[in-house]
Amino acid sequence: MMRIIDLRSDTVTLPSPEMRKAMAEAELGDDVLGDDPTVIRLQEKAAALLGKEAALFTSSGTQSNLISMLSHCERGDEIIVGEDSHTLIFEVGGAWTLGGFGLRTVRNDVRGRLNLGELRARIRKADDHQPGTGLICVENTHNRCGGAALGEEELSSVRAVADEAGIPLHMDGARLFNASVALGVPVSGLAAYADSVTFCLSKGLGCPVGSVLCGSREFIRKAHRWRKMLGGGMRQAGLLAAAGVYALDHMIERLAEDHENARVMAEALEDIPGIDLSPAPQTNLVYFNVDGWEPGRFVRTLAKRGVLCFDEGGRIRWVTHYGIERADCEEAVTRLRGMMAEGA
Ligand code: TLP
Repeated sequence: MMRIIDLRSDTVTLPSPEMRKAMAEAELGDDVLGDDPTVIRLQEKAAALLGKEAALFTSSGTQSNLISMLSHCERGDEIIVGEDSHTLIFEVGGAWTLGGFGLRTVRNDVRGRLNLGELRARIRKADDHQPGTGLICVENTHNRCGGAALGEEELSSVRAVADEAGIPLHMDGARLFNASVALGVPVSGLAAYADSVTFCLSKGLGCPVGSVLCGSREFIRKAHRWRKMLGGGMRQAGLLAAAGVYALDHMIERLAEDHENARVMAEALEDIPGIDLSPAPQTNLVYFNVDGWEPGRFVRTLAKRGVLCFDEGGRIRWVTHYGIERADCEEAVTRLRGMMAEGA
């Protein structure tokens, strides 16, 4: 039978046998009552790793980002995000539906950086006729900007603008560990620039469910109330948190393999006439355009050859992750070549 190579997302990773064992053996309690020891362990571990005072286990990156906005801002505030940000495009408009916030956009360049001139210009002056600016958000790595990793220089320049205006900074670090590994900077070195940071356990770190939101004790106290209101209190959540604890111990360094696989795959793709990388990958996300193929048809036709991927707004995205080996990357490129040569 043809092996299915699933490059749709790093969210499709399945827990390893060792991770499952850690889950099965986890010590449990009731986290809504605050006594699940494994959730507490995960939160303490994450806070320590990121250099923050406290952390909160959440059900998803989407929930973490929304909780963060709710905790930092007043109803009616504006929140500044990049125009290509996940929060703006893929989080169902929770910011305005549930928070009553306006999202004000700033251009991103291809490396995921916010345009600083525009950022300054978008911050509201204190004025009784204008909404307040409650929060600035950055995304690291930046999904739609080819998995670009924002380093200390980029982050410190956004931080400086936030500080000038006295506005908090939130980092959607769904793939923060990818950024840390790619840049060779400890994750705390990147988290230091933001007041709050969320990272996903359910992507490259290979866990089945969950994200962790980190920040000051006071911020996490508010976040905890908002999580409860959003229906995000989970009882024996240690079962899931155990996977997170395991991942933070064992799944970070291997992200370098995903980056290397993405690089090798991108090089091979670049050799195929009609394929343009858009842009060159920096971490584990490979985006490209294909001449002469309507993206939807491309995705459907390739799926028949056992390679699964997404059309992300007209570009094709291939994602490397735990469970995808170098041989799978080579095989995916071979199948794509065959499809393009035969036109079906
Ligand atoms: N991204 C997913 C899907 O939404 C497309 C993916 O496959 O890339 N921030 C960023 C930067 C993300 O990429 C994602 C998920 C999230 C937040 C949301 O995380 P979840 O899916 O846990 O809500």
